[in-house]
Amino acid sequence: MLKTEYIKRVYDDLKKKNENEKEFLQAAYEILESLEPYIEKHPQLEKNKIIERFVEPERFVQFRVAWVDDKGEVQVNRGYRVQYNSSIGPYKGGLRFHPSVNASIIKFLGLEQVLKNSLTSLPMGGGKGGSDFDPKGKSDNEIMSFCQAFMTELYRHIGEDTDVPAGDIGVGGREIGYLYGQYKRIKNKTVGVLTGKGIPYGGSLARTEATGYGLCYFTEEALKVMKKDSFKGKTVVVSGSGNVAIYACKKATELGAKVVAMSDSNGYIYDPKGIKLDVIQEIKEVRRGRIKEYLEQVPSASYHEGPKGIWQIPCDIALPCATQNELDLEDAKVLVQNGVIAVCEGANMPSTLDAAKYFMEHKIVYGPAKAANAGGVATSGLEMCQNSARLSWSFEEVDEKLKEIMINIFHNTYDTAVSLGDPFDTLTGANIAGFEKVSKAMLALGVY
Ligand code: NDP
Ligand code: 2IT
Repeated sequence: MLKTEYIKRVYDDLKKKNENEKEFLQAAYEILESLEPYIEKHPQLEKNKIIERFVEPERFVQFRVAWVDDKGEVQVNRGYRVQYNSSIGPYKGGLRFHPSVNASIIKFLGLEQVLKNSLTSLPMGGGKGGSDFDPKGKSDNEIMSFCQAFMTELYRHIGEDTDVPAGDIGVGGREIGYLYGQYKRIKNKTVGVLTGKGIPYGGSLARTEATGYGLCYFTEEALKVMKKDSFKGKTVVVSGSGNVAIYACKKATELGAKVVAMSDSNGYIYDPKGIKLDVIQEIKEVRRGRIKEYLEQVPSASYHEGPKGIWQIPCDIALPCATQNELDLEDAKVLVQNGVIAVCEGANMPSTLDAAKYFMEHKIVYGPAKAANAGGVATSGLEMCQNSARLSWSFEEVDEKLKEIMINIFHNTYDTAVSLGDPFDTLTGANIAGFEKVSKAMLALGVY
């Protein structure tokens, strides 16, 4: 519940202006509610209308993407880029290609990204983009045609010191390669305008692994500080089987846990002996297949239709790494009843707000997305550093920096929660810790 008149007024106005944007309003509400104690203590924020400005993107671009499929037919998609906040650095954030993408989803992701990027402690503003293009079932040639058409418009809005996109759902190394190729062709420039690039043409080692690894570094530190515990000997459930899920599974296993389930949008597999990640990687990274094909290699595992049932599996640690709102209050209750001790978010806004609150009230270690999954964008920031300096660091160097950043993010989040009187309220901790720097920069930069 919103308590202060100021924030109620800002949220009501936001609702009026964006009434059909469910995900955007959900993310904004969650952030505004938790910022209230900070805003009350800093009256200059209201006086300077900082919150009104903070929720309003600096720029929102929507564009047509027309391309030709393998049958020679013209296809038309919609492209987006939101440049949300540049007060602490160039806009930075991924591109999502998925049929569900709309203005609401792009704006929710953009707003979250502003605070996430601030938490990394690197100088990056927040942005996000994407398209309702569905990569599933498309040939390599069609993916390239689409990416080239998308960049043919996007290039005029981005730049290495202006706005630096990367990947997200449906956008991995292959897509970044085609996007960057087109940018280079148009601009005749080799610069760090995209991150998540391939190693031969300016990418950073460990960027592929970074979000999943970072999630586990954050979780390990949180378990140590909040529960005097670790991944060792724990049973873990990871939803999704994309980039974030795969490397979360790998690191959790390296840290001594057993991952027993993973999913895709069709269903989930349960392998009580421990997921064989090489089988998942072959299906998902090489063949771009479906998770049920796991049973062809591991017949002792089981497959269940529908992704939601994955939260019924008893586990010590849950890592939602698929998509927004994939874990609701009912799922949260089942997880807690089954004895979960930590729920840390690899995906963006995977838990509904009531689910997140349920975890925190029950003193579960809860890692909110903008803190727990910030390792991806943090390593993108490291890729930008390497590109500007025209050099490249070793895997170990990048991984070491990533670990340090994630441990810092945890402590920044946790210390803020502790200072407000509830160590388990990491959601408030992360939002306030991220917002502090952004609001100070906005105040210093004058009205814009
Ligand atoms: P990928 O495209 O690599 O993988 C997405 C995975 O999630 C796929 O397994 C997909 O299954 C699954 N999925 C999508 N929708 C659903 C659903 N409704 N139920 C169950 N599974 C679903 O994307 P990423 O791994 O990159 O992204 C996953 C999440 O992590 C997203 O929320 C993203 O915003 C977030 N994130 C990503 C970062 C990155 O660096 N890539 C950084 C920080 C956060 P299917 O193949 O069936 O669609
Ligand atoms: O949600 C995210 O943080 C990402 N998809 C990664 C963004 C980036 O710029 O690396």
